[in-house]
Amino acid sequence: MIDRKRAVLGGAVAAGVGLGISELIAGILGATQSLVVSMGEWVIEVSPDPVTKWAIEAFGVYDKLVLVISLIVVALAFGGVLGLVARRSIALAGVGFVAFAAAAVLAASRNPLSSQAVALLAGGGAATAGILSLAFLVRPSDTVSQDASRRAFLRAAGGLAAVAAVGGVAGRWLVDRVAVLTNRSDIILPAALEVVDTPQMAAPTLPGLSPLITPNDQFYKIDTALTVPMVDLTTWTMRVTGMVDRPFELTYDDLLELPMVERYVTLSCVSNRVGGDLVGHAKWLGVPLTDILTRARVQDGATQVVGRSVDGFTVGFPTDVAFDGRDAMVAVAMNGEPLPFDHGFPARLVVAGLYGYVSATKWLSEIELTTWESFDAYWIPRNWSKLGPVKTQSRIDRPRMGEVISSGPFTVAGVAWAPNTGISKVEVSADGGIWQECTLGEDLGANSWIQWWIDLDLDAGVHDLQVRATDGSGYTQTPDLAPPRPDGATGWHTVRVQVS
Ligand SMILES: Nc1nc2c(c(=O)[nH]1)N[C@H]1C(S)=C(S)[C@@H](COP(=O)(O)O)O[C@H]1N2
Ligand SMILES: [Mo]
Repeated sequence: MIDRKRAVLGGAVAAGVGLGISELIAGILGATQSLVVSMGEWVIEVSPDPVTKWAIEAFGVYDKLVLVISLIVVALAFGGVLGLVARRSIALAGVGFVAFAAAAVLAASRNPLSSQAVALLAGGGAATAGILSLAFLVRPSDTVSQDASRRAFLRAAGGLAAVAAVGGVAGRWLVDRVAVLTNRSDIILPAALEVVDTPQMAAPTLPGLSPLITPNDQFYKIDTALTVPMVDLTTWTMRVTGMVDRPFELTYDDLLELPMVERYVTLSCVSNRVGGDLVGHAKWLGVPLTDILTRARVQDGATQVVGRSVDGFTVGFPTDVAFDGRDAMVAVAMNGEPLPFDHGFPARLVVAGLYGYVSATKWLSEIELTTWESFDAYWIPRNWSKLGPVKTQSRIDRPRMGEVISSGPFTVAGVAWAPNTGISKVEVSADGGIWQECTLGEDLGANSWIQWWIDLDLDAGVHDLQVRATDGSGYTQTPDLAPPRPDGATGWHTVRVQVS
């Protein structure tokens, strides 16, 4: 028979394996809550009021964490006791494990949000893993040497403890992820006070032409995040801080209660090359940035608005820009859907007319007012311009560079954008010839890109097609080629085609 110390340790490790496995099963099966947390909630419910009050006072915001840790400690201690029991009867110890797991399953099944089947599987798996581990650890040693048997026990116990820890952490991570996914899909978006028109014109059916509104799953994605932040709505807040008289903090529910507007805004990346695809056009729903800033009472001299993300990324733009009448908002939805995780769930900044790197903080956690001189946002020390107004641009979507087309009529088409002024004219030229004016598609507003097209009759051979746009201020795109760094590319998009 193994000694008492080993039995206690073995029992505790076996209980740990059970807990770890239950978390892992819950996570893999997509549970939104773990058995341990369900038990914790049950304990809170059955505890007399003075006890819960005392716990909240004593541990503050950590009360739940303390409870969960206490439960784990209790479970491990119970495992230790069962280890002692196992010296006499492994079957009796097994009953103990099953009883503990059954209590957890019962606790979980009282929660309407958790699935009974998942709880049962997690509990059953936990009991099985716990009993097997215990049987393995307290089995009579087959070596003669005391030392060798102790080393073997410690190796086995250590290995199993590691399994428990890894399983528990992985399961915990999965459970949190599932909860975040569920929370997002349960969101009911508020109605906008001001809605935008839905497109009226039938879009021309020209293969290759970008749609007037970019679907979320086709929208370009640029960020510095190694893994997309999965923000938990139950703990997320957005703070307004710095040089304001009335700093405040909003939960997600608070944010959704504020008056919302809908806006079409073209978002583009400063890294977009001429003709590149780091640009998209979506319908955003959000709270006007001016509402947020006015509520916080921006102080004189607060010349910069900084948008900070949960992952530490920052943008910065002049406070004047926020108040110059352009569309700028804390957006919560994109094309009628809560922001996708990739595009900044639960909230992001959208500022018409500024490149994303100075304005469009995804996974927004803080808006800080400061001075222009005292802070440089993420990309500024990396040799990108501190001011990032979007340049007027146009792009040929069809034909594609190098495409082979047959001679005769062909409809050349693409998009053009000039935030804050809109596009007044798009022209195309073949082989440096005269500029021919294109037909413009539906105009959804100054911050929307516009589709354009023109029928050309091309004869056999190699042709260079070029496009240039004139914006609402009368400015026509310069032919001068500039690279994206430091403040955005310029030049006419040129597409070489082979006509046969
Ligand atoms: N948190 C965070 N927000 C960010 C970025 C980032 O790296 N991290 N990149 C910015 C840049 S450079 C651009 S162009 C836009 C892109 O937004 P999208 O991925 O939704 O298209 O997000 C901006 N917001
Ligand atoms: Mo960007």
